[in-house]
Amino acid sequence: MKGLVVKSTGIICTVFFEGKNYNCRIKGKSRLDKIEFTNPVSVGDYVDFTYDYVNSIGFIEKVHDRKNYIIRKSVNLSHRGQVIASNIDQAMLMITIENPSTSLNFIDRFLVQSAAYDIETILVINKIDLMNDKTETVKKEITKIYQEIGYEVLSISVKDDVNIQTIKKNLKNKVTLISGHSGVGKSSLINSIQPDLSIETREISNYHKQGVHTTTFSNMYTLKLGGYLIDTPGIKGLGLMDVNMDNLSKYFPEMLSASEYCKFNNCMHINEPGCGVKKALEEERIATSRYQSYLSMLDKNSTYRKNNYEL
Ligand SMILES: Nc1nc2c(ncn2[C@@H]2O[C@H](COP(=O)(O)OP(=O)(O)O)[C@@H](O)[C@H]2O)c(=O)[nH]1
Ligand SMILES: [Mg+2]
Ligand SMILES: [Zn+2]
Repeated sequence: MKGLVVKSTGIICTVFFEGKNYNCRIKGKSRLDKIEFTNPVSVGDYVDFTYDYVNSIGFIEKVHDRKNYIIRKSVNLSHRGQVIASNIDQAMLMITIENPSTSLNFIDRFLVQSAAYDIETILVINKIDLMNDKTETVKKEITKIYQEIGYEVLSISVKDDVNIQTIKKNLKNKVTLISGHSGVGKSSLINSIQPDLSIETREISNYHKQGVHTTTFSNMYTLKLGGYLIDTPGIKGLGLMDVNMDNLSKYFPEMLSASEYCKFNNCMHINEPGCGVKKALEEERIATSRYQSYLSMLDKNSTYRKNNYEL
């Protein structure tokens, strides 16, 4: 049987096949040692499995090749990464202007990471019901910055049911990774799309009660409207292990096109003469915040890389 892994907690996982869930183990423990990741199976994997109906347990025989996958560095185990999710069609980055606030730098990091994985990202600004004149202005600026460089930006309110239909249209028949800071309303959105999932949501004031180091596993929800949603609690970004900083600007679409006019083809767009990116920045064709994010990623990475951290 060929099924889809919808939950994975190490060597036990749940496989979805023809409308039913099957608890499975990964066959042959010794095989795991050779694998480059700490977990051989992640949500989003397609697997071949057999099922022992007498003992109510299945066995994963084979993991099919992944179209893509996102990883995070293991905190304690060797240098292997942990696969968080695989076979993702698109990402939805949920942000809020306030309660909690999301920085542009965080958004840009996420977009670079998803671009490097070749995963398209939709930006969703939630809690517009809470907005005042000031936050409304910020929302408009953010929308403008990202729409101009080709991203889809949607403003929604889960609470007041604004634009949820558009979200549903976007999710239909796709595997979507939903990301964003704790408290932006990811679980609330999933519940509003499919109330019978009854996912736990939390008041922001209760967040500090969560242990910082609690182990979290990705959840994959099967949507009745068609498609799947992957929620990765506790994971802040997508985590890139190998982004070559020399190529960083190519993951900023507006910098990529402006760099065609750079005098040097290995231009890093910092202080080289004849730089098309700096020119575009001066002419306000590139947003200052985007350029600053670029610099900060270059800068951070020079120290992070030494320590083998993620972006
Ligand atoms: N005002 C307002 N509050 C919201 C909205 N969406 C979610 N919330 C609240 O934000 C808090 C965090 O929501 P939750 O879904 O747990 O966030 P998550 O950590 O991203 O999964 C909860 O108290 C929700 O009721 C919204 O559109 N407007
Ligand atoms: Mg949540
Ligand atoms: Zn340049």
